[in-house]
Amino acid sequence: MPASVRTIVSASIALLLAALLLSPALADEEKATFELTINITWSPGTAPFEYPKAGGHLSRLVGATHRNRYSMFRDGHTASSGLEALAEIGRPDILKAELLDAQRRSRVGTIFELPRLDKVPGQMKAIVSATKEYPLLSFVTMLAPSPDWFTGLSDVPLVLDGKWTEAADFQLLAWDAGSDSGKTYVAPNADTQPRQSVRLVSTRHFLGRRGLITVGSVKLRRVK
Ligand SMILES: [Ca+2]
Repeated sequence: MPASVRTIVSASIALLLAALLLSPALADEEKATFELTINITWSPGTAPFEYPKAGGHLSRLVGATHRNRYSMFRDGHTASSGLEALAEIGRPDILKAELLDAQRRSRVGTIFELPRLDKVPGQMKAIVSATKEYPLLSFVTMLAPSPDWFTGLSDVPLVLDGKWTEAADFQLLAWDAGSDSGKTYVAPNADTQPRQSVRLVSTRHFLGRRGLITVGSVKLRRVK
């Protein structure tokens, strides 16, 4: 073999050895753990219009880390069957099945779930492990009772410019899944066919004099 090729081969072997020696550190950098603190402020004080007399609660929360080829919800897009069931009746199993299917197709990384929040205002907390292969985070939970209103975040970047996000804060708004035509919190079921697009709830329930009423906030913190 010519000397130049030999040089390249031995240089490649040296690089490979270096990579192998460095791999534990690199592997660590590929993983991170985040704490998600979800503070729900939705209450008669913040959103008085027709606020449900029996009080509000949030359904089980379903979330995931994912690539951009998966979307939990997006403004102007149609809700999946899983999002529809979660937003209308707080049922998480169809959305979880969709996530497991997307996980099999390498679009979703970690799937997580939290118990329902029986009383609002209140707090929900999740610990989520992530890898750089799945750099986005989304979650949803139903605002209950309601026709098909939910809150959550979609496509939160866990990685920016190749580096893990250390801390970020977000506001939570009320979204309409576009799958039920009920106009009040306790309206009877009125299936919307075909489904309309996902959009912010802009009725008086969540639109005040100073604009859209937030239902809470989220603190994302990298803990590992
Ligand atoms: Ca429906």
